[in-house]
Amino acid sequence: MNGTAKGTWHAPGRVNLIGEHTDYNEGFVLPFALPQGITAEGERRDDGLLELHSGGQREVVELDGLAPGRVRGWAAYPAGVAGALAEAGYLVGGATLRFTSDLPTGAGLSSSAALECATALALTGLYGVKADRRELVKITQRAENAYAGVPSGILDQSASLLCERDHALLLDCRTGLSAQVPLDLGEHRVLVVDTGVRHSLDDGRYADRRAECEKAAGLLGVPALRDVEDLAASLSRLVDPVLRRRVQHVVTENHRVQATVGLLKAGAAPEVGAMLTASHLSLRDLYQVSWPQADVAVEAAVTGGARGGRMIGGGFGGSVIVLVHRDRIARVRQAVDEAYAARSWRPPSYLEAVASPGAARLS
Ligand code: GAF
Repeated sequence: MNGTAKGTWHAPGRVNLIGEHTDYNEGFVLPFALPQGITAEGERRDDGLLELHSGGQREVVELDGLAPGRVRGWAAYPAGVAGALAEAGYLVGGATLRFTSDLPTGAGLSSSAALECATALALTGLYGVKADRRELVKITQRAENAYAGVPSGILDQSASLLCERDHALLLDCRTGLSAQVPLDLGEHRVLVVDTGVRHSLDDGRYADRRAECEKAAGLLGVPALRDVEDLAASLSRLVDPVLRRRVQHVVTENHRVQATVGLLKAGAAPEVGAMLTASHLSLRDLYQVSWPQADVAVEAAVTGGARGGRMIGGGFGGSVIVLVHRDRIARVRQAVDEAYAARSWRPPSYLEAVASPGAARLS
C-alpha cells in the first residue's frame, strides 16, 4: 500500500458566482472556492471501522455492509463517501477522521460538499488510492444523493474539488468539462451576506423544482432544459405557467453564465453586478426560491452602492453575494444592517469571498 498512516486534508466551501439551478438541468455554473472549509485529520485503522468526530460528536460506522440508508444524520455524508468509493471499486479501509470547520453550516456555502470532499481526499490519501478528481466529484455526489438522501446536482462537489486560486470554474454540467476563468475583480470585491435563515435541501422544495424541470423538458421533447434553444417558441408550447417560469429561469440563467464569463474575460468585472441582480430577480420571480431576507439584502446593498447581488445556493435560506467596490463595503453593510433592523431581523453576518484553491492535502 502506498498510502500514509495519517495526514490532514482540507476541502473548501464555495460561492457560486452565477448559474443557479442550472446544474441538474445539464447547464453551466461558475463557482469559486472559499478559503473557509472543512479540515479532516485522518488516521488509518485496521478494524474496518470508520470513527468520525465533529464538534464534540462521535459516530462509529462499520464499513462492512455499508449501504444507502444505514447511517443517518451528519455521519451519513462521510460514511456515504466510504460507501460510494467502495461501490466504484476503490478499496479503502477503516479510519479515524476528526473534522473541524470554519464554514458556517446551512449558510448556502456548501459545507456538506466540503465534508464529503475532505473525507474523499482523506480516505483515498490514507489508502494510497489514485482517483481522478472528476471521478471523486461523481463519488461524493453519489454519497450525498444516495447515502445522505439529498438530491443535489454536481455544482458543490465540483467547486470544492476542481477550483483554483484566483479563478472561477466554468463547468459544463452535461459533459463535466471545465475551464478556469481568471477572476480579476480589480477594485471590486464579492461580499457574502449570511442572512441567518437556515435551510435544508431535503425539505422537498428543491426536489419539486427538479421534478418541474424534468417535466418541462419532457413536454418540450428535449433531454434537458439546457437544450432549449428558441425560448419564446418553447414557452408558447407550455400551458402551465409554473413550468413556463421554471424554463425561463433556467434558459436565461445559462445565458447569464456565458455573459458573465465574457465580461470577466473582457476586463469588465463591475458589469457582472447587473448579471447578478438579473439572476436574483429571476430566482425570486420565476424560479421562486428566494426568501425575504435575501430580497431585502440585495435591494439594500444595491441601493447602498453595490454593483449587484443575488441569492446563492438552493434557496429558501442561506447567503446572498454582492459585488461591491472595496471603498463602498462599509456603506453597503450599513445599508443592509439598517434594512434588517427596520424589520426587527437579527443582523446578518458578512464574509469577504476570496477565490481560493480547491481541496488539498495539508500535511
Ligand atoms: C444546491 C445544490 F447542492 C446544487 O447542486 C445546486 O443545484 C444548487 O443548490 C442550486 O444551483 O447548492
